[in-house]
Amino acid sequence: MSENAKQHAREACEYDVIVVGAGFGGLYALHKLRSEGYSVRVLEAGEAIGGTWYWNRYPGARCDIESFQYSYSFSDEIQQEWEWSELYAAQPEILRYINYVADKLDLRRDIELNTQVVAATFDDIEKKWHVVTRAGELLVAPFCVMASGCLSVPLSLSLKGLEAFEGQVYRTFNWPEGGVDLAGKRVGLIGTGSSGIQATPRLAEQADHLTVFQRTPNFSIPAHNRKMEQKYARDWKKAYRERRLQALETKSLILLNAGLKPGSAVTREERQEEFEARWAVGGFGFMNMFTDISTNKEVNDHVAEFVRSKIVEIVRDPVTADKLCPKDYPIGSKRICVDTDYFQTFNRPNVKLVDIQTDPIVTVTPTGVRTQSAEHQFNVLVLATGFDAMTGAMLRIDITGVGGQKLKDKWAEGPRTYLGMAISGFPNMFLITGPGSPSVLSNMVTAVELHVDWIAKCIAYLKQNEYVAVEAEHQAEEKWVARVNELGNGTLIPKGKNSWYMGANVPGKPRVILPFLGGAANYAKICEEIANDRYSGFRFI
Ligand code: FAD
Ligand code: N01
Repeated sequence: MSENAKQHAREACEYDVIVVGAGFGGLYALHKLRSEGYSVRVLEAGEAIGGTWYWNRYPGARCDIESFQYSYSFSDEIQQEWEWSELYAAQPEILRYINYVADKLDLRRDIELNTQVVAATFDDIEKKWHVVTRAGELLVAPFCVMASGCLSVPLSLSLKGLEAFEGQVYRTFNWPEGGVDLAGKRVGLIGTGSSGIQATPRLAEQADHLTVFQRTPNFSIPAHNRKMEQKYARDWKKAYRERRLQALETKSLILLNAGLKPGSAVTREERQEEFEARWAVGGFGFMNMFTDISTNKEVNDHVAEFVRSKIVEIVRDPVTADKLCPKDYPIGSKRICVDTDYFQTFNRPNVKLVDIQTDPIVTVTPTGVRTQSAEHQFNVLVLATGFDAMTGAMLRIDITGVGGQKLKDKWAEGPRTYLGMAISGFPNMFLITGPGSPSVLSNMVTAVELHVDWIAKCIAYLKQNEYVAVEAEHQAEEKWVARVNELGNGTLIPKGKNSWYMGANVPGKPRVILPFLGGAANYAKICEEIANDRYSGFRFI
């Protein structure tokens, strides 16, 4: 496209591609598609770029995949230039990294901040998407890339009495920029998922007193985070290319030294040795030590028993330790957590655990929280209550496809996609890490790159063959949804308690398996084969 044509497109609010969201996904989509000569406009609801890492600024927020892996792989220059200061970078550092990438690639000029997309309608005659923002601006483009995030819509918790609370209420999802001074404060934290588990030790250090309200105890593995060692960094940078390629061959797109044997093939003593060795290393490698942890109940029970034994070993008060032990769901069926001193924090004299399964919250009062058995006084309440995951951001936009079909109607019983990237009846709309893809079970930065690269190739194919639109075929989508369900049902995931993998954390949300459980490497191969097979399952117009 010539400079003149690009200028014209901008004035008329017409682009080749509209991208929704400026997190890892939207930013890479902008870079990739712009490099291929398309005019691209990114629309971002937030005041700044970064997505997850702009919003989630709570104390303790950091990635749980090593930073050398949880980062873009598409540019070796970026890989070599950026210096990570810790094994698992904290949120401010990840946000700095994202901003550095945006500056280096001159991305900002094509991003509109403070711009929430509220509607998108496909004009079947023009074959273009009409995208409307909250301010009423209309943008038109043949292609729409939805990089709106899997964990970008916080759950709105309806907690009785919350509006009457006279202290401050903060959400981990949009913790104030610049932080909160908790010195001398009595803090109550609701939620013990990854966010709550990361925040607990930091809140306990800063506050006068912390009470953690736990509904479901979680399995958590120590991160053993540390300052980056120079030799470790040098080794990574030297071997980056081959390590990235190796990671692409794994089921989670992460190099974790995954075990090749099933736990069922070794004795309990051998397993125990492996558990200890993996616990000492920490991180997600623990869940990848055997191939059958997510499918074999006996092996899964043994791993869970080991983690419980560690909790009991760490937490000095036996009653608190017992409450912290997850007992009634398989390990890994709720998203596993990775922590720094979470269980240790309950040994501090200023920290208390309240099990709201046995002592439910009755109401928030002006001065705290009343449970069935006690009054708890607080100055500050922190909500770490999770997200409307994988479908929330898409369904908050009024999306209308061919023949006036609404996405919210199509997805009323659960999301239906082809490859987690396309939706039948919604041509030229692509999802980044959508439901039906393995995204959230993998290194999401790499998952995002795989999707963007695939989408760019698909659009190039369409252009080369002088088509104007591409759409997932209904049959192909049906088969894909059936495959996602079948794979999921072969695992222990459906047994998870209130797991967002199943939509079960959101009242009223259909209970269906959201991610593809066949492994990310297999999935990437399927996507590649489909592309090589002239996009089988897609219809070009
Ligand atoms: P996001 O980063 O969520 O960005 C989506 C953007 O779209 C947001 O900025 C949002 O404001 C915007 N948006 C949404 N709807 C609209 C709309 N209608 N109009 C305009 N803009 C809109 N994954 C890992 O693999 N490893 C980790 O260690 C890890 N840590 C995490 C820690 C936290 C606290 C959370 C919440 C998630 C974590 N994740 C992790 C998952 C993380 O979401 C992804 O890794 C990744 O950052 C997602 O990038 P994204 O661009 O797809 O989505
Ligand atoms: O959310 P969650 P999250 N009353 O849904 C509780 C990624 N992430 O923000 O389990 C009382 O896991 C709820 O209880 P229960 C990662 O993918 C990664 O923590 O439903 N409690 C649960 O304890 C993660 O999985 C990192 O019984 C209520 C908690 O709130 C995903 O984001 C860090 C409640 C919500 O936990 C989401 O994590 C952070 C109610 N009404 C996030 N409603 C890393 O470490 C909910 N809860 C990289």
